[in-house]
Amino acid sequence: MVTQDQFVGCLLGLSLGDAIGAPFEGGVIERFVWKLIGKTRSGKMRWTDDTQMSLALAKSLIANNGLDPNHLAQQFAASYRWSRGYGPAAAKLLKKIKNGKDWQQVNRSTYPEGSFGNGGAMRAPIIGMFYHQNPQQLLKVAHASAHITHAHPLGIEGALLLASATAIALESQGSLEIINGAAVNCKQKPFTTRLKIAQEWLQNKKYPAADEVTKNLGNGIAAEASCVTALYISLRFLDDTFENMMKFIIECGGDTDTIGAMAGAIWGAKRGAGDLPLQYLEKLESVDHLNEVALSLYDVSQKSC
Ligand code: R7I
Ligand code: MG
Ligand code: MG
Repeated sequence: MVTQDQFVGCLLGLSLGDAIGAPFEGGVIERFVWKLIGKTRSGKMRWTDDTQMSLALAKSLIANNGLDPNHLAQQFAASYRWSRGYGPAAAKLLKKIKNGKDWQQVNRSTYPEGSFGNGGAMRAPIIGMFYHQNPQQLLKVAHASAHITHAHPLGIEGALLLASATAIALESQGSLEIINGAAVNCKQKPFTTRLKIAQEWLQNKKYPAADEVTKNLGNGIAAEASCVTALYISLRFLDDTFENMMKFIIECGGDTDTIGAMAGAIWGAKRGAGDLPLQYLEKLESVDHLNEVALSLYDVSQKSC
C-alpha cells in the first residue's frame, strides 16, 4: 500500500535534492549568481525550476483530476520566474506562452525537433506518483506532459524513465526491480546503453567512483546525460542516507540540482518523508506548502486513478 508519507517523501526529496544541489550547478557564473540569490529573506535554501515546474504540474493534475495540457502550459508560464534558473530554451518558450502564444506553435521554435534537455524528466516523478496505479496512463501522460516543453524524443524518453522509476519505487521494490522495470520503457540507444552499464553495476554490486559514473553515464543538462545517472545514484544509495547520496551527486558535478532532484524524488518515494534529513528540511524553502501539495496529490490520485 502506497502511503501519504511516500508522496510527501517524493516531493520533498525532489525539492531538497534540487536545493542542496543548486549551489554546485553549472560554471563559475551560475554559481556566483546562486550565491547572491540562493537564499530566501529568512535564510532558507531556495529551490530552482525543477521544483517550480514540479509544483505547477502537481497543482494542475490536482485541479483537473489529471492532465489538461493547455492548463498545464498556462501554469508553467504563469509560475515562470527567471530567478529559478530555467534552461535557456525553456525560459524563451515559457515567456512566449505568457505573452499569449499557443504552446503547440512554439514548443519547436528554438530546436526543430523540440528540446532534449532534462526539463521534462525533472518533473516526471509527479506523473509517476499520480499514475502509479495505472502504468499505461502513466506512460501516456508522461509523454504528453513532457511534450509541452520537451518535444524531442530524447527529452520525452527521460520523462518516461523517471515517471516509471518513481511509480515502481513507490511499490517498495528493490533497486534491480526499479531499474529493470523502468528500463523497459526506453528504446533509444543513448538511454539503453547507459542503462545496461548501470544495471550491471547494481547487479554485481560494483561501486564505481564519481568520475567513473560521470564518464559512463554523464552529468549534463541533456536528458540522456543525466536521467540514468540520477536513477542509478538513487538506487545505489537506496539503503544509505540522503546526505551521502547528495555528497556523491555533488562529487559527480555538472547538473547537480537536477540530478539531485530526480534522485531525491526516487529515493524519497521509496523511503518516505520520515527518512529525509530533518536538519536540511528545516532549512528548506516552503516545506509546509510542498507538504500540502503532496497530500492533495495523494488524495486526488487515490480517487481518480
Ligand atoms: O531542459 P530544460 O528545461 O533545462 C533544464 C535544466 C536543468 O538543469 C535545470 O536545473 C535548469 O538549469 O536547466 O531547458 P532547455 O533550455 O529546454 O534545454 C537545456 C539545454 O539543452 C539547452 O539550453 C541546450 O543547451 C540543450 N539542448 C539542445 N541543444 C541542441 N539541440 C536542448 N535541446 C537541444 C537541441 O535540440
Ligand atoms: Mg534547476
Ligand atoms: Mg539543473
